[in-house]
Amino acid sequence: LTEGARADAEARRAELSYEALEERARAARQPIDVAAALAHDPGHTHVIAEIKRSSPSKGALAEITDPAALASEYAAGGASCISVLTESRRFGGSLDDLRAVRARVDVPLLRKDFISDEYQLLEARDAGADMVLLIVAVLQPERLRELHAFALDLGLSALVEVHDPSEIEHALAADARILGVNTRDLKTFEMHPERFAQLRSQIPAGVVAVAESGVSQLADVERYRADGADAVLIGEALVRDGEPQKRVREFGA
Ligand code: IGP
Repeated sequence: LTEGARADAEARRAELSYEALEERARAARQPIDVAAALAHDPGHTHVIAEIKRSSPSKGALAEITDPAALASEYAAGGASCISVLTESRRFGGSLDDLRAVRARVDVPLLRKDFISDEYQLLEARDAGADMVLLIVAVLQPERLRELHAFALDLGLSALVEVHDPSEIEHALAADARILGVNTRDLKTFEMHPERFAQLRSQIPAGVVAVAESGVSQLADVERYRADGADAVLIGEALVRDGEPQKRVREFGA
């Protein structure tokens, strides 16, 4: 997945040079500080609502012809952040989806992709993202540090995704301020919701703790919440729901 995403970015780079993109990106609107937007709120679970057409584990999830319309529903339901998959090969997303969503809503946006190169960070800011995903499992520790620092230099926030204790150490060494525990195993796609609680104590106070994946009903949100999640990232359950606005409101209450 990382290789595919990198190849796609290389193809775009042949159209628009790094230098030209950097100039455009730095002139783009100033991103929102997402760590502040997701900070622990005793009366509320922050919902990061995802726009996700398909996934490697489940194939097609929903036909989303108008991602901006879905994003407006999420925003009206009180989503604290909207995640837009921009990976095209397995998730059916694109940077155009991100741009379309940006044009419609003011809530913070996450560029959800397999990022391994500075060019992709420039693309994120240029397309209107406030935050990018950095997956510890697919980056060398030094690369993670460099990309994290460059994201912050661009004014972007970073959701740093981890699966186990050693990945949390790498994330914190890179100065991560927003940590996402993905409870879906990257290789087997199996769900392990108990992993959030197991890893939570390793996340220091002041670092935002996000529980990612596997929410299908309110009880799942309540469980992550009881386990110490400041925010939950939800994809499938929301794109499949006929009333996404209502569902986001319910999950965040
Ligand atoms: C959402 P779910 O089970 O609610 O659809 O999961 C989100 O956590 C998942 O899409 C995700 C993901 C990722 C996708 C988490 N980490 C990394 C692509 C890349």
